[in-house]
Amino acid sequence: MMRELLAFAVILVTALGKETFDRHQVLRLVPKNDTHLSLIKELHNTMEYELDIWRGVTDVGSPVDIRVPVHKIKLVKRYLETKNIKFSTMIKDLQVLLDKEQKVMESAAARVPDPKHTDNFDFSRYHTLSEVNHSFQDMLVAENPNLVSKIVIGRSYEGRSLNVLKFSTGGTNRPAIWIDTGIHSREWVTQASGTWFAKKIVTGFRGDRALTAILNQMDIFLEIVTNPDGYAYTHTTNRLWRKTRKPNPGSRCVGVDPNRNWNAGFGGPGSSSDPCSQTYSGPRPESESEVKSIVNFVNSHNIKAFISIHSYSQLLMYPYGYTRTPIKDQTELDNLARQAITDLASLYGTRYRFGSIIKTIYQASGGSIDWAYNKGIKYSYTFELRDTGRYGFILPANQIIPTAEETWLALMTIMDYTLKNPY
Ligand code: 0X9
Ligand code: ZN
Repeated sequence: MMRELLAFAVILVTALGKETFDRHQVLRLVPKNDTHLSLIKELHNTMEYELDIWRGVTDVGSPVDIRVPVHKIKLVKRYLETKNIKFSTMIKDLQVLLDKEQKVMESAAARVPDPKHTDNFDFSRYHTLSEVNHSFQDMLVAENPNLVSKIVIGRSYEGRSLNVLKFSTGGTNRPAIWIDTGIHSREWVTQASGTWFAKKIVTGFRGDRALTAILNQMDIFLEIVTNPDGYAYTHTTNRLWRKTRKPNPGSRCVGVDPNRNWNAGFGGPGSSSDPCSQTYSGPRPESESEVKSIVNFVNSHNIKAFISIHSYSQLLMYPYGYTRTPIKDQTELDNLARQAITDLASLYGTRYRFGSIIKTIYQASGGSIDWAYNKGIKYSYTFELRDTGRYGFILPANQIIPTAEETWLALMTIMDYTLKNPY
């Protein structure tokens, strides 16, 4: 029966194009004790509930957000009630939010249909992959040939180019900053912020003293769409797609979590060996070309800071995610994180928490910044941008620019520190 239902769902999606989320709800659960914690973990692992974890289990008192398909809501709520786990409904009907998002995107596109210059690119809305690639990246390169170039570091599983923007004023193999956004494709505010950062770098160069000082000695590498197959899929088929798009032999489920695929505690707790899981690590470290291409690139460059940008939850974290063992630079990275979130908050008062991944969010094995740190890149950080869960991954487009602006302040703090504290 399950098989038939699935086949039907697949046919429906192929026929209609896009997966819909009518009356799907996002629930926020608040575990009050250790029993609740293990019950919620059990709930996560019960495939039958078809849950999509939006914000995983941290600890007693920290909220857990789950998307529940409409036909499982009764079942899940009953489970929570019988186990005495308190919950609230964060999003009552997900499709309503998605329709609104789509409408805003289309109406804004109609206002500025096809900009001929990145000055006219609309940073206050979400863009498709081809808009990011052509209406933005390629134009930015063409407009600033002495500062920006595009490097194709590899191909995605579906054959799309993996584009990295290089901001450089010269030199060879200069110390450099790595920034990636959109490794999880549904975290749309991150690719949108990455686009804004790129424009900020070219407009700030020679005007902004701190940025100019950085660019006079270091290069900045920025991969805006780190998971292009996933990103294309979030536009065409499923807005909530997180993973890569490589089929898994022997499974009907597609994709690997590209933030569990790195060679750092690979396959450990906080990752799954089930191809149907949202945190599937993949068959082996670096099995995904989207990951392997970055590994090759970073290994052949002089990267001094590695910053990976996700959403949501408003966190700034440093290694480790796979082990509780503190990193040897814990004090230094902790102080810098505190400074960075203080600067971030100075703009709009947005409050971030900070600390190691495992203590701040949850145990996660095979993550990128753990790999980067272990290979000797001291300033390795990961962000979780806005919000704290009101909209989660479906952050309204009118928050893109403020999110990018405040995040930029934190990035500048980390980049400036990297410049002034060489190692
Ligand atoms: O689970 C993740 O991969 C990240 N959270 S998200 O909701 N964006 O999926 C947090 C993991 C910590 N980040 C890194 N290890 N880079
Ligand atoms: Zn993510």
